[in-house]
Parts: sequence; C-alpha cells; structure tokens
Amino acid sequence: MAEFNNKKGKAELKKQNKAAEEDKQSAESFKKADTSGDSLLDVAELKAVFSELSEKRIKVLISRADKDEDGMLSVKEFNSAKGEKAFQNNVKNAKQNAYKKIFKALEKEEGLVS
Ligand SMILES: [Ca+2]
Repeated sequence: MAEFNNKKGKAELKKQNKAAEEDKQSAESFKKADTSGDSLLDVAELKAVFSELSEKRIKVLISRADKDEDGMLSVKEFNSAKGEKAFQNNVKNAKQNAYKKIFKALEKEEGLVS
C-alpha cells in the first residue's frame, strides 16, 4: 500500500504545483496590467487590457471582486476572484491567461455573457 500512498502523494503535489503556477501567472498578469505600479488596478488599467469591454462592464466586474469597495482591485482581491465558483468551472477549459480567466468568470457570474 506504500506505493499507492506514494502515488497519491505525487498527485497531490502535482495539484499543489499547478495551483502555485496559476497563482504565479495571476500575479504576473496583475503586474503587467498595473501600469502605474501602485499595486492597484483601476478602471483605466483594466480598460487597457480589456479594450473589448465597455467601461460600464469593467466597473461591474471590479465591484464584483472589490471587497473593500475602493473601486480598485488589489492583488489580494484579484486573486480571491479565483475562488469564485464560476471561475473554477471555467478554469479547466480556458486557454487564455489567468487574468482573462478571472474576468471571464466574473462576467459569466454577472450574466453579462452567455
Ligand atoms: Ca479594492
């Protein structure tokens, strides 16, 4: 049974590595979008990344993840969006970077896209 446990342990480790990798991707995406370098994403910075979205939609997405309601997303708020159920449902098939995954999930949850 030791072998079985070892296999299980390996799978668990792989899972953890994957989660860590996704966190890293997410943090890198955040940094890239944060052009002012203040560690907060405002509407303008998000608009630069999601040029296809209207400002109104972006504001809705921010408010969805904006826990302290300052109108901007901190790294923590940004990452916590990954815990959203819709995000977890989406993440398996999404081919885009972590940043887009998060916002696509939030959009879906808001019913802005079908
Ligand atoms: Ca905030």
